[in-house]
Amino acid sequence: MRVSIKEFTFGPDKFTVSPGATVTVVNEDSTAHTLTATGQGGFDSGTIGGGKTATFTAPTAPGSYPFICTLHQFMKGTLTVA
Ligand SMILES: [Cu+2]
Repeated sequence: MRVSIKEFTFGPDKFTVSPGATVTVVNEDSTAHTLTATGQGGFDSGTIGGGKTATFTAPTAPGSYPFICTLHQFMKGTLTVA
């Protein structure tokens, strides 16, 4: 799965992956961002500098996992494991 961040928006902001899938996050902004679980799931891309890419591993338990950018907490999305 590939998620982009552009103009302070996750694209897509809602997506479904297989359990334990690798998710690649491409930051197309010049500003640093993160993609970080807000509750269960524990995934976190870490800080992704402008123009950089990071990966994380999706949870293995099926469910819906909200996430944000910890640096800009108005940036929100939901990762679903199914
Ligand atoms: Cu951000």
